[in-house]
Amino acid sequence: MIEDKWQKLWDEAGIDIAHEDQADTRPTYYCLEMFPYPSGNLHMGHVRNYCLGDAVARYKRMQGFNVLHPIGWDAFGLPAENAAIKHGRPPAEWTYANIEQMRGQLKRLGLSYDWSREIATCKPEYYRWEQWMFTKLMEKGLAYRKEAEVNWCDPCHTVLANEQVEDGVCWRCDTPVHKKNLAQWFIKITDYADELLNDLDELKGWPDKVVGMQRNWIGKSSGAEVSFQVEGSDETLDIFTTRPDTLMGVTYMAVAAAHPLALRAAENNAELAAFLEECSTISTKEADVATMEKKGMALGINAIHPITGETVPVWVANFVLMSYGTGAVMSVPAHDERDYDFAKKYGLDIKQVITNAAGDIDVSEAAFTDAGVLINSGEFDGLKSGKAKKTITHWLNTHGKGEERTQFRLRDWLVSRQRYWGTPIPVIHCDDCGTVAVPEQDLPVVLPEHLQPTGGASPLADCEEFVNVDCPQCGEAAKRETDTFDTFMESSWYMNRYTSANCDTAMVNADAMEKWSPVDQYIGGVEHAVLHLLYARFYHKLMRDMGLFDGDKVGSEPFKNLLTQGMVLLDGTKMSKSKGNTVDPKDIIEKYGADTARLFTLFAAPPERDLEWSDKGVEGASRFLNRVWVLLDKVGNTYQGQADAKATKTLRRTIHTHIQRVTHAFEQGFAFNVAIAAMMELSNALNAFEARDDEGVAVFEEGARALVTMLAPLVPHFACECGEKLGFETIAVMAAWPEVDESALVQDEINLVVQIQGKKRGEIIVSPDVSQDDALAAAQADKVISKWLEGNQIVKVILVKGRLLNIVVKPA
Ligand code: ANZ
Ligand code: ZN
Repeated sequence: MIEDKWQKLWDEAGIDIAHEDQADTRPTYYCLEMFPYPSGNLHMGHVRNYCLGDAVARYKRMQGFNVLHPIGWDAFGLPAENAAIKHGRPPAEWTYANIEQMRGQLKRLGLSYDWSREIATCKPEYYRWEQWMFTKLMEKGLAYRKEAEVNWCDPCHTVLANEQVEDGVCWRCDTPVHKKNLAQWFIKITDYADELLNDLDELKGWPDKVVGMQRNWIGKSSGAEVSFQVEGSDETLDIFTTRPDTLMGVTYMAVAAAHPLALRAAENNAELAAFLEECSTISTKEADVATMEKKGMALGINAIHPITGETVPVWVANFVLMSYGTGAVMSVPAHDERDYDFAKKYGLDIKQVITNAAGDIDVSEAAFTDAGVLINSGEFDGLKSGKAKKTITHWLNTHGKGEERTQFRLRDWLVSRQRYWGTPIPVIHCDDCGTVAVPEQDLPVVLPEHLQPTGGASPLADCEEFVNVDCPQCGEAAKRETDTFDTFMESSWYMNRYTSANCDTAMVNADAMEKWSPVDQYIGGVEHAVLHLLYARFYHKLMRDMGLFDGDKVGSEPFKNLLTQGMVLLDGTKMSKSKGNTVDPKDIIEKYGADTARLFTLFAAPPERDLEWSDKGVEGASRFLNRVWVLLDKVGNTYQGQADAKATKTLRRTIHTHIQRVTHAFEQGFAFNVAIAAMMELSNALNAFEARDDEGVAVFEEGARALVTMLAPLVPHFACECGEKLGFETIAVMAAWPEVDESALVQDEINLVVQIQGKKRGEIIVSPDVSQDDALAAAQADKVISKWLEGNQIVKVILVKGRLLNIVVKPA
């Protein structure tokens, strides 16, 4: 097995280890792929992700960088608990067994990880720092506990994130989710909303699409908060609007089902109470809000318009979110689609207050949602929307009825989960002292690993030796928090932990952060475009502000360049276990070897595109490697016949243009498919060549060596074996990347197109820096071209260097 042989040699040579010593003066490079969840088996998506990363890491090493290329396990999470319930064994056992198995599979692929930095997030050595961080955030007021309306699933006995609710039912058990008020832990990501938004501009190495998705998720809106008096009371109903210019077109108000005004109105209105109850079972996912049927009920309350003093009815509507703005809106049906649909359905007034420059807008069929010019707006008539926003907001401000306001869609991060297999939240509840952070010297709070979940409440709550504890403040009997962290917590800082994975005195070592962070190239699935990447960016800033590293030296963003790889498809659909259309990487590796699997995944598509699995393609990859192997037998051979110095020179030129093309493809977004195509061409050119003298033999060998060296980052075992065959001084994966010899690129002769009266009449072969006169002479000497010149008077000649010769004649 050449794979075992080389993997052993690489290990012994320690080539995958990132060097910390000061004496190492090589520039550093940090290459990271998103770490896997240890589900038990590597799938093709993993293989693709890790082969891409490995090609990057190996290429950079050959370019002379000191490369950090680590791996670990995102080891907490729900699937382990589900498996535990199914198989009747604790999640820890299942998780550790899976890690063993998957580590073996990764090693089989020959991935060049620095295994000395391997982490598993379910280990106390790792999560203790997350707990430490959380207690510090509590001190700073950046972590807090609050009653919140959450999505609750009864059978799963847990809170679900909005993303885990699909069409109103739990993603795991399909039971309708309902709203529940529960005390939960949050981290104040909203304090960083502006910085998270502004720093997106720095991320030049990220796909625009991902930056756009983050921008949307943060969702900064500018507008005004406006107070409407509630009729017959001294209370106000406050709303947020991005369109204060439409204020004079308000015909009703709408509040969320959980808005205090709605709850109060329902106290003696059973029908209304039933409607609010119905609303509370429906998911609040914004995507759903846009498409769902709009429903509402009048509250029997009126609000007073802040400018006109007229009254407008207040309704409850299912499309108003309690969690955004103030949970209430001023409805302008003439200029907002949702308000329009709702007004049509319930027969509410529609009042147009915006028109276009021509004044020919009609809102009897649909809302007009663009900006425009104000009409029916009294003293504001004739103002353009932009100006009107300012003028009306100013009016409200001076009358104490409103002010300018910026609103973010981003909510604070809900980090507590009612699950067992996660990091314990380091908090103690004491009857007298309240919520107390576990003191630093008592960390980590270790999760008992032997518990067996049964599907209902977390077994932690019943584990007395875990729950019962003395209050660190007053010493009285108290209870530990039994919620655990959302697993996004662990994946938010692992990239920084790798810089100093074995540090046991701090979360990270500041010097190591300075040396390695930020990640130069991060690679992973686009499904993490929002949450994981946003939380990781946030956490990096939290760590900076905690003084764990110097932000001026390290920077404020954890990932400099991001590559989002496409999916692996089979027959046009995503390979997935649930669809039953998978190809097991194990089978491919067993049948063809690791290098063929690697070559195919890198060749079949550009990294960011979807990759269609093809058995033919796999076989093609395998055949290419065989061809290269056979080609190497020609090294040193001399063939019969007359030596051809020109052919040798052309081959050398081909070799160096291909080194240039392959290098360029690596540098430009790691277009490995393009690089491999160029290597295939080079291999064909070599194959077609027969050396007839010493010069020919030498150039052929130069080409063979370059080919093998450039294959090394992609198919490392194979390249090492080839290198041995060719007598490389060092193993191929440690060889220096080939350099382009510019002098070999120079062409002795070029084809120059000759045009007469603007029409192509032939080509001449000349030196690239031929003079105009010589070129003309060559044209005149050419048999075909000269026919077109015969008897005509040449009036003008223009030479476009390297491209064409233009001749203008006057017919005789
Ligand atoms: C009046 C109005 C008139 C509005 C008009 C729009 C167009 P973004 O850009 O997403 O911030 N809104 C405010 N709070 C809401 C809530 N809790 N649930 C649902 N909708 C809410 O949008 C802000 C706009 O969304 C606000 O501006 C408000 O409707 C609505 F011609 O106010 B607008
Ligand atoms: Zn106490």
